[in-house]
Amino acid sequence: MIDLITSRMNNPKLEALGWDDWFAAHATTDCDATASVGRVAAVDRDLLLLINETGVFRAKLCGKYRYESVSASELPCVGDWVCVERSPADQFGLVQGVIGRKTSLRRKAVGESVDCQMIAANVDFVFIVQSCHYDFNLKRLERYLVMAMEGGATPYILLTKTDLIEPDVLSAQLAQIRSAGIDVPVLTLSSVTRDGIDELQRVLLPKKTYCFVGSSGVGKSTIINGLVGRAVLETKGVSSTGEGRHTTVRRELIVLENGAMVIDNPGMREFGVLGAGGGIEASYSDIIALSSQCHFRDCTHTNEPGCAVLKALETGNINAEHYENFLKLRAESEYHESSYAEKRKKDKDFGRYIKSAKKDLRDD
Ligand SMILES: Nc1nc2c(ncn2[C@@H]2O[C@H](COP(=O)(O)OP(=O)(O)O)[C@@H](O)[C@H]2O)c(=O)[nH]1
Ligand SMILES: [Mg+2]
Ligand SMILES: [Zn+2]
Repeated sequence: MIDLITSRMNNPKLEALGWDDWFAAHATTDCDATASVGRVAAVDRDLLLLINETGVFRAKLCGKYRYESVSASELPCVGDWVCVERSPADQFGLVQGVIGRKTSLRRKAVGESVDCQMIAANVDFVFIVQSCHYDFNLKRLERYLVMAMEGGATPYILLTKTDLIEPDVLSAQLAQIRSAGIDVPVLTLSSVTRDGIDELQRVLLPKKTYCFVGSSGVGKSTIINGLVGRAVLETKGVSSTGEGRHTTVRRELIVLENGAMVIDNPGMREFGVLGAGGGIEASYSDIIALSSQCHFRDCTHTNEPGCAVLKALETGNINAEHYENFLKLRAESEYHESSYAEKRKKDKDFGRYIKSAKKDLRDD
């Protein structure tokens, strides 16, 4: 028993998978002393693929998950560390629980419920992927940035398929990103010419986990296949527009040769931003910086006299669309962050507004 606990500390093979003192400390409270730990590499309904110092093995969820009602976000997801009971005779390990999450990428579940859907856990860096050919969209980029930062992961922007556009179009897109006040590092690449692939490779650090997010067809799986050096993920043939259709059916964590871990994702069509308090600040640093000059400390930047943000909007120092997005995201996140009781109270007047905001979030 003691051995299992000590084997969780200073275990180089686990550490190679991202395990550290933080998880070890959480495991002492989140796991039974008899349990081993493993990292979730893939989930297929109630079947999981786990990886730990013994290698890759399959596991099932213990009864608790089937008989107690647990919310979707409490279920193990790719990237999670879990406690697992496994005797040598068993074909499957039995997952007993999820160890505390250091970071969590989530999106609002499809439909009206406020519950959120986990995309991946314990991700260090998020690659927000857009194709500069047809897919480039600043609004959507901002939403992904908020999601990444709210989840506690560091974002990178990846513009793909540079072989399909002229260099001046790409420069204009880069300029648009910067003028929106986004100062996140941007990598541009083509999987066809392999331009920019070396730069991407240099970003990937051993023991760190990178999650690729973005619409389907932008080239995520192609990039990962390129990094692995062979086709581990299915990609889709190009349609006449140059964009493929999604074929990734599940999220999967892959350990690269240099020790970095990557997680692919199916395309995300509908997605909202949850509890984006911290995230909003990072994506809208220009607006936040200005608000210190507003006359009122609790200025909402909507109708107050002496509002520095409204003034910047008038003089054109802040882009109107960027400002509208800020208001929309703020409204959404405030709504999701409030308690259930507050929500019911707010529902009446907020309901209609959220509905229209949600609708806007979907049409792009
Ligand atoms: N021209 C061009 N096509 C690409 C590039 N990267 C991927 N593709 C094509 O785009 C389609 C979708 O790629 P895929 O990796 O499946 O996208 P995913 O849905 O984001 O995983 C496939 O047909 C790829 O061959 C690129 O850099 N340039
Ligand atoms: Mg794919
Ligand atoms: Zn103001």
